[in-house]
Amino acid sequence: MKNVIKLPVFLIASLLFGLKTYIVYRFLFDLKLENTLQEFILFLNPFATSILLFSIAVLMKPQRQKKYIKIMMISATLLLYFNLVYYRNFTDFITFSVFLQVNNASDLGSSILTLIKFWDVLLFLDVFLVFYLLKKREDSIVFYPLRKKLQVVGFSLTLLFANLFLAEMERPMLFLRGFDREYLVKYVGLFNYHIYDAFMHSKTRVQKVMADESELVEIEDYVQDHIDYDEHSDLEGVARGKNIIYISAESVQSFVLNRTINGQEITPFLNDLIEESYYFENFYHQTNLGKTSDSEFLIEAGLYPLPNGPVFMTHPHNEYHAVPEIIKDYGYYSAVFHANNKSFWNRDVMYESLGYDHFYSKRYYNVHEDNIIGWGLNDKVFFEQSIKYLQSIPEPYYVKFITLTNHFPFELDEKDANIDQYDSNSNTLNHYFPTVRYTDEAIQQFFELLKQSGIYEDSIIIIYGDHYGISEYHNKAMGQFLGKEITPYDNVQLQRVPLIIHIPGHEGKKFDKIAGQIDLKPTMLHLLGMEYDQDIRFGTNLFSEDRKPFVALRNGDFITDEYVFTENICYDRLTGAEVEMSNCEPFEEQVLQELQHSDNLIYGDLLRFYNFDDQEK
Ligand code: GP9
Ligand code: MN
Repeated sequence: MKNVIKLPVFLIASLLFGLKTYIVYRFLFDLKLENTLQEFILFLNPFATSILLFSIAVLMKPQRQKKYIKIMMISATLLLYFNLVYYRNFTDFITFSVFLQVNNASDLGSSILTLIKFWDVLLFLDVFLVFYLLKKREDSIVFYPLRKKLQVVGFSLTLLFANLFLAEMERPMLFLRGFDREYLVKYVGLFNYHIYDAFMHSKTRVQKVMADESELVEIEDYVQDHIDYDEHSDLEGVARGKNIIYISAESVQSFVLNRTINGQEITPFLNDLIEESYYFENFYHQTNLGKTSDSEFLIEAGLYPLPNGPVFMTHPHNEYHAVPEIIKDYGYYSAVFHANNKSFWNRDVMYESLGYDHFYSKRYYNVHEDNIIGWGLNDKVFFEQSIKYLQSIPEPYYVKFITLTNHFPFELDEKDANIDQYDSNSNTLNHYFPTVRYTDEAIQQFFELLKQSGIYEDSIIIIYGDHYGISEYHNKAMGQFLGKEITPYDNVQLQRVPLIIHIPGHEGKKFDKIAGQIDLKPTMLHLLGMEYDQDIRFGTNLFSEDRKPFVALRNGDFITDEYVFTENICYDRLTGAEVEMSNCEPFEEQVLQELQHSDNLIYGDLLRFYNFDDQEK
């Protein structure tokens, strides 16, 4: 013990503060640890950060050193403690915008006293100890020669990089995608998370401040010239006053529909349902890094997701004029049902911007070991437990159910699997089919529940696939399954996901026209009879004859009535044969221009300048 006390104070402070942080992460926050590597990273990251934080002291003059260690000890402890108090109330971490009061959610109000525990005082013990040592010990500070200084700082930087490397290895694209604040804290620690969050926040702020109203004019002109079509159809207003129920079918791609494995249908329910629904067989997902959240954004905001990060994470405070917000004026109540952490994809914050009234997240569900499959609550129980909430909300409503079971890596116990796995060199593809079937069965059961509870007749149910489940990495196995070699053309065609619009009482109709997730906003408003003379949007109503002539994917690939463009090659859409580039060229520039306009709208938060009230009919 004596030897420990003899260590330089910056090192004692590093170790004590690192240990304290670890204890808070491990026992006071509820961070899910799924494997030993995650356990290890969680142990490493508090020390990596703490050692770097305090070892900087060795670069300073003696008096400065003392002051620096004291200030760091107090401020880092307070930061940790404020997060703990906040976490006890919100099960989330403080964000920079909460800190700046951008969001009212920061108001802990009168509950603050209930969040402070007597024994919290223990979290300050190390601060007192370090202060004591700095005061009492003659040799509490160090004077290292330059070489040793560099060694100390070099060592701490190495630790930090090792931490970042392991984090990125365990969760690829952690910094690009952000995922969830919990992930960031778990993998790189609270302090690095705050630096990351502050950086992202400042970047968006600067872009927003630089933007001005005039940028909107060019975009308005573009929309008027290229997107405003005559959008009338027989179905206009058919959904007026009815409940709208969206089902986001996790990772379900179109290629599974009407196909079999060992003679067994993969999606028997959806196959039957499309016979009695409006079904779009050439409907493409347009998502990017934000996966499910990007699909939600496309469908509700009617804009493209961003090229370099999930817009739910990067621009949650923008003005969007999304569907839930629009229909509020028409007396609709809106809610999302999804049994995952509310902060995943920053949904709790973003849903407010989209205008949602309520989010039934994981805490509304009874989730335990026996009803979890893969990522969380299994889809069947998810729907079962949701029905009571659905029955309790005011009608008419606009709701979205986000399924989860068919999520990579598609794990399913044998007892839950009702069709065979596939047999190929890709376990991912092999496992995919039974989980797709599981979601198909869950949706079937949900339809039964809707019928039993009398909701079905007054509702319109829209099922869509959020994004691909099987990436190009599995092309060899995919080729085996589809019985053909996968070309770049097929890669694009594999981005098709189901879109089923089920209106009870309507006969089924199959559409082969090209369609994208971005078209759902105008389509939904059309069905609801809430059209606009003018709106800033990049999709067109799927039921009108007169439509925008292309579907743009986020990477600049596009599909037209006749062609598919990818990897600088133009293909015939129906045959997949390569054709002259001159066929695709007329669209190329417009696609890029449209994506750019959408990005600029988001970066500059330009919709805050648009007066939507004047545009409504
Ligand atoms: C997580 C769920 C799945 O809440 O939406 O997310 P994904 O990885 O598909 O974007
Ligand atoms: Mn998804």
